Amino acid sequence: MSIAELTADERDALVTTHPKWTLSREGKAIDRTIQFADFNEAFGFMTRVALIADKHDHHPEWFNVYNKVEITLTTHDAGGLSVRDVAMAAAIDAMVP
Ligand code: HBI
Repeated sequence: MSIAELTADERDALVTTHPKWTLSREGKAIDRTIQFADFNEAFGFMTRVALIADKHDHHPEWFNVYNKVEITLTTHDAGGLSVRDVAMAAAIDAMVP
């Protein structure tokens, strides 16, 4: 399913409204790294995000080691950032204790 890539203005607005995220991949993605108390907390967060990602049909690229979770959001179908990434960034931010 094709979906529009964000404009440069929309991309800049994204990092302003979601300051915990940083642009990466030359503006084609956004990243956030979160440290939790321990692995149990980190994996519980990942479990919650996984269920929301499936509901959104929009899945993060992520890496976890012990209590750290590194998340990247991009929209493969748009070849960059889309409104789906904005929605998922907001949903993820709401799930961080
Ligand atoms: N997740 N991040 C991301 N980007 C996508 O383009 C994407 C996805 N999850 C599912 C999905 N696309 C499907 O809708 C398409 O592959 C059909």
